[in-house]
Amino acid sequence: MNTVIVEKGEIGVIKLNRPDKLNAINMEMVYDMVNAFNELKASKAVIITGNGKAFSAGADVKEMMEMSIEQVTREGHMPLWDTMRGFRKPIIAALNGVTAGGGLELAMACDMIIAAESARLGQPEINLGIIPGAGGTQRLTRTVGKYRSMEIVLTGKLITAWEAYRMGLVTKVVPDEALMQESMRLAREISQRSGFAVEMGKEAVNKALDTLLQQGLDFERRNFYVTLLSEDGKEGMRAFIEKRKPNWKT
Ligand code: CO8
Repeated sequence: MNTVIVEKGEIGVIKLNRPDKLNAINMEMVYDMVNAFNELKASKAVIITGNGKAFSAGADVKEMMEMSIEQVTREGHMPLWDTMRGFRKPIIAALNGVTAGGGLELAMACDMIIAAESARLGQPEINLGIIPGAGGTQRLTRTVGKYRSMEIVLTGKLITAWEAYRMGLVTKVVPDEALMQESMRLAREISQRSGFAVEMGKEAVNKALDTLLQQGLDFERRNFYVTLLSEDGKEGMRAFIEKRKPNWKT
């Protein structure tokens, strides 16, 4: 793969690797990321980060400009979003620098976002005379609310990692040098839980963004019953009662 570096293991790592272009996402990178996620299906969690001084400055403007409307519609970035949507394990975005446009949309498609203190986040598409196209108006608004989202989308200005934290847009802000260590620590902490329960929990939390409250509550209850009857569920409760560490099967 030319545009991403993949590290396999219990915690998989995908590093966007077009540092001289601030990891702008071109079609090659879209397919490399799809392949990378497919290669990491056996990992317990995946961290996605950027090589160099950016997480990603968004879609590759040069390439995007040259694509016809038919090409964008037929061959666009959907394979990436579809793959991420279907990925059952938690994905942590580790933002190491500029995270803009499609780069922020990529981060928001992940399950947790850890930002280095120097990271800058935003949806600058408006400065190109376009608007976000992969969640930058929808996921962002559901996360930070209408009024802050409007300012970000309509001014295109980048905000600091701490501003993003105060809006609830990132899970945690860490010193630059601790970014990968902290992301790894979080991934490892999650990897020690029941794999099946983690998948069920991820699925249920994500449903909250897709549904009205009652549908979400019904979905959560379904997943709760499933975990309650699962082998790991029985083992976890038995271990608690027997005052010992659980021995997870998944
Ligand atoms: N596309 C292509 N090349 C880029 C991009 C980009 N998005 N961003 C930076 N680069 C290139 C620059 O052209 C430059 O290349 P070169 O050295 O060959 O001229 C190199 O990366 C370094 O960039 P800068 O010199 O500009 O670096 P600065 O540190 O001075 O500035 C900025 C950093 C402010 C981030 C600046 O690079 C910038 O404004 N970039 C564009 C950001 C942007 O507008 N992003 C939105 C793009 S549109 C989009 O993402 C729509 C998403 C639709 C959904 C699909 C998602 C996958």
